[in-house]
Amino acid sequence: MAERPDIEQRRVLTTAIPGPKSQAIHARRNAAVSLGVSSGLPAYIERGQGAILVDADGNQLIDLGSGIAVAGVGHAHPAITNAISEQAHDLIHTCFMVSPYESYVRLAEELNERTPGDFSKSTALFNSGAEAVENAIKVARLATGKTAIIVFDNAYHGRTNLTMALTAKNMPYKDRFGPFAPEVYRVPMSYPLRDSLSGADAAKLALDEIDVQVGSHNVAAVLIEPIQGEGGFIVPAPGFLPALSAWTKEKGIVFIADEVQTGFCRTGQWFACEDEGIIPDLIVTAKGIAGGMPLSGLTGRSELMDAVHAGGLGGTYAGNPVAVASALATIGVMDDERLVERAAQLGEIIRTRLEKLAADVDCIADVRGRGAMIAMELVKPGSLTPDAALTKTIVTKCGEQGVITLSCGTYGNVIRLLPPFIISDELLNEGLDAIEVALRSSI
Ligand code: PLZ
Repeated sequence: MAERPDIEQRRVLTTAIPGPKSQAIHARRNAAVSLGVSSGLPAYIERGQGAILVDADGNQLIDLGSGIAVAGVGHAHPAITNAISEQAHDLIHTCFMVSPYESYVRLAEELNERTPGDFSKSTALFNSGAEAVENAIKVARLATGKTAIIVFDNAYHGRTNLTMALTAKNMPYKDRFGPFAPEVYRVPMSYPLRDSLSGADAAKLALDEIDVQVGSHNVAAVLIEPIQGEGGFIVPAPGFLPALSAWTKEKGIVFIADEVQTGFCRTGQWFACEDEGIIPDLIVTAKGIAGGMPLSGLTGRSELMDAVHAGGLGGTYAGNPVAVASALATIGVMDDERLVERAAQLGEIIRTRLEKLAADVDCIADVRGRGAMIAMELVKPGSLTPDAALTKTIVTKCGEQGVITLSCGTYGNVIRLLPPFIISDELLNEGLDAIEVALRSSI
């Protein structure tokens, strides 16, 4: 393989973004790719290293999205690239259900060890976040013999049929794709900016609704993102998660944490649950777990995971050797480079800057999140009315300036930052400068 020159960790604008080459590819794309698949910024990427992506026109973009919280260790980290290529030389695929291999077992051991809870755990591997969430529901239903699943306002759990039912937002995820899976019940989420409730009061509201509308004895599982991702980086008020967790324990209900977006150092801890000492019965991981390879995991109490009959869990590619090698290398990099601490530091830098900006403008209603997962919620001045148009304008302007940011939120009015943990302070600050310029020039 030809030696590739390192990509300098700086932003470079060689053309307008998208440049002519990207525009030409985009025209082909519009003819060849389903219009149902969309992309935020039509700059077509050829290479990535660290926190920089290089597009077809040679523009170097600062990546503050990590491919939606995936590339925490940065793009093309040599440890990950080597692990992938070495594994590809040895073995690409057998299907673990046909001919097993040791690395799957090792990754299961790592997940059992690193996830919260020091009871006996077992793991099963899958390909995507949605697939692992579906399997968590299968395990919870089988192990409890009950069917009802509790989810929350603003939740996002995926795009498959069951996970569409679990996901809250209609557009673009669910619209006209129904009918959806039954026995899914949605209750209010603690959303301090908008409900002004303490964690305990918000939990009481949700639990009362479950009692009245579902009946706790019918509930197999409560499924929750400890910090909601797509729904708007909503951090529940302190005490909300502990109250839910205590209630599930009391009632014999399975508590499932969806840490697909929050897991693997993202929030400045290995898992966001650790923040309030939450110990889920089942924990779902994906995204950051494998440095960019498609892989997900379901880890939890052995008595739940092992209740399933042999052959009840699996999939052709689930726990693919190359993805597993990448995950093991990713975990190694996270340890070696102390990326838990680094994610927390990035959070301090981002929060300080955004809070300063929020104090100076009247369109930022809230700055929230933890670690390298921070967002600002944009509103019409003097109100809590969501401003999705402003959000879109800022994200577009940032893209044109070579800074990739993402929006989210049930009302599309949240700008979220999910930088790779290895980004330098300097590059991060340059990205934050661009966001500030884009925001100030749009109000
Ligand atoms: N659970 C908490 O954040 C994926 C969705 C992107 P998959 N979030 C990004 C999009 O628009 O499709 C996600 C998540 C949480 C589950 C999932 C689903 O993970 O790997 O996309 O299936």
